[in-house]
Amino acid sequence: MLQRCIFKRLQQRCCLGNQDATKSLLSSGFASALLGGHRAAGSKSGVPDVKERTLIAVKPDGVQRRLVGQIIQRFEQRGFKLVGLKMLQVSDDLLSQHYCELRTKPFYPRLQEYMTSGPVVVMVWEGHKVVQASRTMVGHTNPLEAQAGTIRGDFSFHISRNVVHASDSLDGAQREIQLWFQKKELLNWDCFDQTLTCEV
Ligand code: IDP
Ligand code: MG
Repeated sequence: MLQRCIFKRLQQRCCLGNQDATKSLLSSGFASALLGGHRAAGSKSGVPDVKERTLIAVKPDGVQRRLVGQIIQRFEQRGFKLVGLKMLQVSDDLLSQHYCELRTKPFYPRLQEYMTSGPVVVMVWEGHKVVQASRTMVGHTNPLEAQAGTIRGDFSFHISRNVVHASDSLDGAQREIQLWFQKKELLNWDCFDQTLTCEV
Protein backbone atom coordinates (compact mmCIF):
# COMPACT_ATOMS: atom_id res chain seq x y z
CA MET A 1 0.00 0.00 0.00
CA LEU A 2 2.79 2.40 0.95
CA GLN A 3 4.51 1.71 -2.37
CA ARG A 4 1.27 2.44 -4.21
CA CYS A 5 0.88 5.72 -2.34
CA ILE A 6 4.46 6.79 -3.10
CA PHE A 7 4.06 5.81 -6.75
CA LYS A 8 0.89 7.85 -6.98
CA ARG A 9 2.58 10.87 -5.40
CA LEU A 10 5.48 10.58 -7.85
CA GLN A 11 3.03 10.39 -10.73
CA GLN A 12 1.41 13.58 -9.49
CA ARG A 13 4.74 15.34 -9.14
CA CYS A 14 5.63 14.43 -12.73
CA CYS A 15 2.32 15.82 -13.91
CA LEU A 16 2.78 18.97 -11.89
CA GLY A 17 6.24 19.46 -13.35
CA ASN A 18 4.73 19.54 -16.81
CA GLN A 19 3.87 23.08 -17.92
CA ASP A 20 0.84 22.08 -19.99
CA ALA A 21 -0.61 20.13 -17.12
CA THR A 22 0.06 23.02 -14.76
CA LYS A 23 -1.71 25.44 -17.14
CA SER A 24 -4.61 23.07 -17.40
CA LEU A 25 -4.83 22.90 -13.62
CA LEU A 26 -4.79 26.67 -13.31
CA SER A 27 -7.49 27.15 -15.92
CA SER A 28 -9.66 24.55 -14.23
CA GLY A 29 -9.82 26.45 -10.96
CA PHE A 30 -6.80 25.00 -9.19
CA ALA A 31 -5.71 28.44 -7.97
CA SER A 32 -9.01 29.15 -6.29
CA ALA A 33 -8.93 25.70 -4.76
CA LEU A 34 -5.69 26.63 -3.01
CA LEU A 35 -7.56 29.39 -1.26
CA GLY A 36 -10.27 27.20 0.08
CA GLY A 37 -12.33 26.51 -2.96
CA HIS A 38 -12.92 23.25 -4.70
CA ARG A 39 -13.29 22.04 -8.22
CA ALA A 40 -15.56 19.57 -9.83
CA ALA A 41 -14.69 15.90 -10.00
CA GLY A 42 -12.54 14.71 -12.84
CA SER A 43 -9.37 16.07 -14.35
CA LYS A 44 -7.89 15.75 -17.82
CA SER A 45 -4.39 15.55 -16.39
CA GLY A 46 -5.26 12.60 -14.18
CA VAL A 47 -4.20 14.54 -11.10
CA PRO A 48 -6.64 13.76 -8.30
CA ASP A 49 -9.03 16.54 -7.43
CA VAL A 50 -7.97 19.12 -4.93
CA LYS A 51 -10.22 18.65 -1.94
CA GLU A 52 -12.22 21.09 0.03
CA ARG A 53 -10.94 23.39 2.70
CA THR A 54 -12.77 24.84 5.66
CA LEU A 55 -12.14 27.29 8.43
CA ILE A 56 -12.26 26.04 12.01
CA ALA A 57 -11.66 28.33 14.97
CA VAL A 58 -11.31 27.53 18.64
CA LYS A 59 -13.15 30.42 20.27
CA PRO A 60 -11.81 32.26 23.34
CA ASP A 61 -13.60 29.97 25.81
CA GLY A 62 -12.05 26.92 24.12
CA VAL A 63 -8.58 28.46 24.34
CA GLN A 64 -9.07 29.49 27.99
CA ARG A 65 -10.24 25.97 28.85
CA ARG A 66 -7.18 24.47 27.11
CA LEU A 67 -9.29 22.53 24.61
CA VAL A 68 -7.16 23.40 21.57
CA GLY A 69 -5.29 20.09 21.56
CA GLN A 70 -8.43 17.98 21.89
CA ILE A 71 -10.15 19.86 19.09
CA ILE A 72 -7.18 19.51 16.76
CA GLN A 73 -7.00 15.82 17.62
CA ARG A 74 -10.58 15.24 16.47
CA PHE A 75 -9.85 16.61 13.01
CA GLU A 76 -6.57 14.72 12.75
CA GLN A 77 -8.09 11.42 13.82
CA ARG A 78 -10.92 11.90 11.33
CA GLY A 79 -8.22 12.01 8.66
CA PHE A 80 -8.30 15.67 7.65
CA LYS A 81 -5.14 17.59 6.83
CA LEU A 82 -4.11 20.76 8.63
CA VAL A 83 -2.92 23.35 6.10
CA GLY A 84 -3.03 26.56 8.18
CA LEU A 85 -2.90 27.43 11.87
CA LYS A 86 -2.46 30.58 13.91
CA MET A 87 -3.39 32.21 17.19
CA LEU A 88 -4.59 35.77 17.28
CA GLN A 89 -6.56 38.35 19.16
CA VAL A 90 -9.57 39.20 16.99
CA SER A 91 -10.30 42.85 16.25
CA ASP A 92 -13.84 44.26 16.19
CA ASP A 93 -13.40 44.91 12.50
CA LEU A 94 -12.35 41.37 11.60
CA LEU A 95 -15.16 39.95 13.69
CA SER A 96 -17.80 42.12 12.04
CA GLN A 97 -16.59 40.96 8.63
CA HIS A 98 -16.58 37.35 9.77
CA TYR A 99 -20.08 37.58 11.24
CA CYS A 100 -21.40 40.08 8.67
CA GLU A 101 -24.79 38.34 8.57
CA LEU A 102 -25.20 38.58 12.34
CA ARG A 103 -24.29 42.23 12.87
CA THR A 104 -27.91 43.31 13.22
CA LYS A 105 -28.88 40.55 15.64
CA PRO A 106 -29.71 41.60 19.19
CA PHE A 107 -27.07 39.25 20.59
CA TYR A 108 -24.26 40.66 18.39
CA PRO A 109 -22.80 43.04 21.05
CA ARG A 110 -22.46 40.12 23.47
CA LEU A 111 -21.05 37.90 20.71
CA GLN A 112 -18.50 40.60 19.91
CA GLU A 113 -17.50 40.92 23.56
CA TYR A 114 -17.10 37.14 23.83
CA MET A 115 -15.15 36.68 20.62
CA THR A 116 -12.73 39.51 21.41
CA SER A 117 -12.31 38.57 25.09
CA GLY A 118 -9.13 36.56 24.44
CA PRO A 119 -7.13 34.81 21.75
CA VAL A 120 -8.64 32.43 19.23
CA VAL A 121 -6.87 29.63 17.38
CA VAL A 122 -7.88 29.59 13.76
CA MET A 123 -7.18 26.75 11.37
CA VAL A 124 -7.73 25.61 7.82
CA TRP A 125 -8.44 21.92 7.36
CA GLU A 126 -8.50 20.12 4.04
CA GLY A 127 -10.13 16.91 2.92
CA HIS A 128 -12.99 15.18 1.22
CA LYS A 129 -16.28 16.96 2.07
CA VAL A 130 -14.56 18.62 5.00
CA VAL A 131 -17.12 21.45 5.21
CA GLN A 132 -20.06 19.13 5.78
CA ALA A 133 -18.11 16.70 7.93
CA SER A 134 -16.76 19.39 10.22
CA ARG A 135 -20.22 20.89 10.77
CA THR A 136 -21.35 17.45 11.88
CA MET A 137 -18.30 17.06 14.11
CA VAL A 138 -18.85 20.49 15.67
CA GLY A 139 -22.55 19.93 16.30
CA HIS A 140 -25.61 22.15 16.68
CA THR A 141 -25.10 25.88 17.30
CA ASN A 142 -26.95 25.50 20.59
CA PRO A 143 -24.98 22.99 22.69
CA LEU A 144 -28.19 21.96 24.45
CA GLU A 145 -29.28 20.47 21.13
CA ALA A 146 -25.86 19.19 20.10
CA GLN A 147 -25.43 15.42 20.07
CA ALA A 148 -23.03 13.81 22.51
CA GLY A 149 -19.89 13.01 20.57
CA THR A 150 -19.85 16.35 18.81
CA ILE A 151 -17.42 19.02 20.01
CA ARG A 152 -20.18 21.33 21.24
CA GLY A 153 -22.14 18.39 22.64
CA ASP A 154 -19.13 17.24 24.64
CA PHE A 155 -17.57 20.51 25.75
CA SER A 156 -20.28 23.14 26.12
CA PHE A 157 -23.78 23.77 27.41
CA HIS A 158 -24.70 27.33 26.35
CA ILE A 159 -25.11 28.95 22.93
CA SER A 160 -23.12 31.99 23.99
CA ARG A 161 -20.07 29.83 24.85
CA ASN A 162 -20.02 27.14 22.22
CA VAL A 163 -16.24 26.66 21.98
CA VAL A 164 -15.70 26.36 18.26
CA HIS A 165 -16.53 27.81 14.85
CA ALA A 166 -16.85 25.91 11.57
CA SER A 167 -17.70 27.33 8.15
CA ASP A 168 -21.24 26.39 7.15
CA SER A 169 -20.91 26.11 3.35
CA LEU A 170 -18.36 25.91 0.55
CA ASP A 171 -18.82 29.58 -0.32
CA GLY A 172 -18.69 30.54 3.34
CA ALA A 173 -15.48 28.55 3.81
CA GLN A 174 -13.80 30.25 0.86
CA ARG A 175 -14.84 33.70 2.08
CA GLU A 176 -13.71 33.03 5.64
CA ILE A 177 -10.36 31.51 4.66
CA GLN A 178 -9.58 34.55 2.54
CA LEU A 179 -10.62 36.81 5.40
CA TRP A 180 -8.49 35.14 8.08
CA PHE A 181 -5.46 33.89 6.15
CA GLN A 182 -3.04 35.23 3.60
CA LYS A 183 -2.24 32.87 0.76
CA LYS A 184 1.35 32.42 1.97
CA GLU A 185 0.09 31.24 5.36
CA LEU A 186 -1.52 28.14 3.84
CA LEU A 187 0.73 25.20 3.10
CA ASN A 188 0.24 22.62 0.40
CA TRP A 189 1.90 19.49 1.65
CA ASP A 190 1.60 15.79 1.00
CA CYS A 191 0.78 13.30 3.68
CA PHE A 192 1.90 9.75 3.00
CA ASP A 193 -1.55 8.30 3.62
CA GLN A 194 -3.21 10.86 1.35
CA THR A 195 -4.67 8.17 -0.88
CA LEU A 196 -6.55 6.81 2.10
CA THR A 197 -7.56 10.06 3.73
CA CYS A 198 -7.67 12.80 1.11
CA GLU A 199 -8.10 11.33 -2.35
CA VAL A 200 -11.01 8.97 -2.05
P1 IDP B 1 -22.82 28.55 13.97
O1 IDP B 1 -21.65 29.01 14.81
O2 IDP B 1 -23.31 27.20 14.38
O3 IDP B 1 -22.53 28.63 12.48
P2 IDP B 1 -24.41 30.98 13.69
O4 IDP B 1 -25.90 31.06 13.58
O5 IDP B 1 -23.60 31.30 12.48
O6 IDP B 1 -24.06 29.54 14.26
O7 IDP B 1 -23.99 31.95 14.86
C1 IDP B 1 -22.65 32.30 15.06
C2 IDP B 1 -22.37 32.33 16.55
O8 IDP B 1 -23.16 33.35 17.15
C3 IDP B 1 -22.77 31.07 17.29
O9 IDP B 1 -21.80 30.05 17.21
C4 IDP B 1 -22.90 31.59 18.70
O10 IDP B 1 -21.61 31.79 19.29
C5 IDP B 1 -23.52 32.96 18.46
N1 IDP B 1 -24.97 32.91 18.53
C6 IDP B 1 -25.85 32.51 17.58
N2 IDP B 1 -27.12 32.61 17.99
C7 IDP B 1 -27.05 33.11 19.25
C8 IDP B 1 -28.05 33.44 20.23
O11 IDP B 1 -29.26 33.31 20.01
N3 IDP B 1 -27.59 33.94 21.43
C9 IDP B 1 -26.27 34.10 21.69
N4 IDP B 1 -25.30 33.80 20.80
C10 IDP B 1 -25.68 33.31 19.60
MG1 MG C 1 -22.29 30.26 11.21
